[in-house]
Amino acid sequence: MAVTLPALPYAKNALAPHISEETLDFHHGKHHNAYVTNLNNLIKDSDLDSADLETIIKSVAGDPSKAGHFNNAAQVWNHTFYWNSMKPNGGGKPAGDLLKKIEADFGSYEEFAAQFKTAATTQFGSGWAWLVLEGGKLKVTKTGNADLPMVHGQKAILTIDVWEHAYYVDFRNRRPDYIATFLDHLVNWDFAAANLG
Ligand code: MN3
Repeated sequence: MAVTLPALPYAKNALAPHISEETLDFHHGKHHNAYVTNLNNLIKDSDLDSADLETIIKSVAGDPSKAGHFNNAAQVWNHTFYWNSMKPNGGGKPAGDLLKKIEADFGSYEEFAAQFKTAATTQFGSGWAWLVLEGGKLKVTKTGNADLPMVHGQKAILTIDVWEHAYYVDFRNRRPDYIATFLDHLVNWDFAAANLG
């Protein structure tokens, strides 16, 4: 098996009460795991069997005959990136060089937060909102379904999963409350700063 399910970077109950153990049990143990299983079935005995995840994603992106490969591979990558975008007792305003870069590129942290909330709220249906680096500048983007920054010439810095399975157990249909909770209590700014390099 070329691709494996990475362990969560914290205990399943570590994000409670914001994101419950039940949500992480299903989201990581069932949803994320299913993408890994599906991808391994698709690449079995092919030339992608021993390729790393980013190579798989980039090699099948834009090929309609490989949509299943792309969707499952990208979702494996997206979820691992999302787990790391959160930590217990996270959230709030970042500090240091990352805060300076956010202030330089957005004007203020509050403006970044407003743009991130809008992108995550207005992504119609399933998808993701992102903080990305493009051409040396930070910007907020959103993508549908499994789509992701690396195939659009952007470097991912931070993400939030806005598929309903990410928040329905804990927030029901209140996606804006989930997004606000993510920003106020969960964001792992250390991870974002490391991605900024
Ligand atoms: Mn998900």
